[in-house]
Amino acid sequence: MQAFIGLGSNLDNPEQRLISALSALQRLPGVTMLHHSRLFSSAPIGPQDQPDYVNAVAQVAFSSTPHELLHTLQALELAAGRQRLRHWGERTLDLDILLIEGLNIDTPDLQVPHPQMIHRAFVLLPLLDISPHAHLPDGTALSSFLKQVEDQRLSPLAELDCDALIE
Ligand code: PH2
Ligand code: MG
Ligand code: MG
Repeated sequence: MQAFIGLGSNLDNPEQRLISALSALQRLPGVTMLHHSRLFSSAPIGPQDQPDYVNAVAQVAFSSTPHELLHTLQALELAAGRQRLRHWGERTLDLDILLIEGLNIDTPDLQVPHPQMIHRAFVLLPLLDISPHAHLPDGTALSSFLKQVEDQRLSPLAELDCDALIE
């Protein structure tokens, strides 16, 4: 199966955290990195008294179940010394499952599509960067939500060649 995964960090060298997380994803047994976006700098959604985030989206193929993928991502967050100080607040590494092919999943620990994704420029733009025709399971094009997020500040970290840095 294929999944889109959102990556975010705004603590302890976020650019390096995302590059390390992309490397770690790529090295996971049973996970193949298909594409990843550039890194983007984005204004915080939620509390405003926190640093800007670095965000990216990866498209992977995986051989486990969706919940096993979730648990694997949670282990990577913990290994990165994840701190989660408050709701929608600063964190060292956040790995969110955004979409899994055409699946709808609604369980207490995993909702797919990610319920907030259509409201967030830092998810939509990097995802559309690598998959311009991506859509929700009901067929709605993700590009149709761009208009709603155009006021959210987001810019690519163009100076960074992350392919050269990912091992
Ligand atoms: N993550 C949050 C809260 N707010 N804002 C941006 N720009 N990027 C994020 O990844 C983010 C956020 C909590 O998961
Ligand atoms: Mg998140
Ligand atoms: Mg999360």
